[in-house]
Amino acid sequence: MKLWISLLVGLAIAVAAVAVAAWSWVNRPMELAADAVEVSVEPGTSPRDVAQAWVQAGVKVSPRLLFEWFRWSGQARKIRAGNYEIARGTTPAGLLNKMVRGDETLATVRLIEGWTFSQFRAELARAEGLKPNQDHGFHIHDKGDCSSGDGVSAGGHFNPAGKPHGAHDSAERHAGDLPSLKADAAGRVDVKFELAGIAVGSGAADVVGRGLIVHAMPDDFKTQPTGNSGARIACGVITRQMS
Ligand SMILES: [Cu+2]
Ligand SMILES: [Zn+2]
Repeated sequence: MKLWISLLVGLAIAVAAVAVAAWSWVNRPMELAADAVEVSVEPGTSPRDVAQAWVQAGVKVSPRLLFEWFRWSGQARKIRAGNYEIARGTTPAGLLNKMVRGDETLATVRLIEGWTFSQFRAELARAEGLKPNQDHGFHIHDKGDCSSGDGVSAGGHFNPAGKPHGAHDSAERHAGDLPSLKADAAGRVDVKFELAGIAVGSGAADVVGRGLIVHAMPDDFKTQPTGNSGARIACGVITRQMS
């Protein structure tokens, strides 16, 4: 009898120890080989291969452990195809959450600034997954917060001058009103443009740290204050990269 009890207690302690170890592992930042690691999950990829892909891309964890976490979480089958990017500090829990939410990296935007900090040149490259041959509303939004998963947490259009919504080349416009993105037949976009009314790195018109949103529908440049461009299908945060 005594032996049974101590055996059971021993077993319970062992189970608890494993649970605690697993919990702390999924919530501990993973070591990355670079500042950002990117993986493209193709439709139909098995959770095991997804785990393998992250490790190959530079996430320094055991692919087996990562896969077991996907499986154990019960969400392995909810992982969505797409391009994902993680930065240092991402935990296994955060990584899985990103792929289940479909929080994709749709765009890379580079801001190249002049000495005056007054000109803006955005380069949107490699944006896939847009509706082919369609215009998509594109704006800088007030908050650099994509946490809600549907882009709503990024707030309204960036509007430091208190103007109405309008086309990017008109005088009456939000500073954050950008030209619509015209997707090609493959749903890709590659666009460059210049924009007045914003600044990089200082002042009220500073766009660093603000949100960048791609919408499902075209912007009519008339409806106030949104342009009526529908759901927010991609959300990013503008960051400044010194080179
Ligand atoms: Cu918008
Ligand atoms: Zn606007």
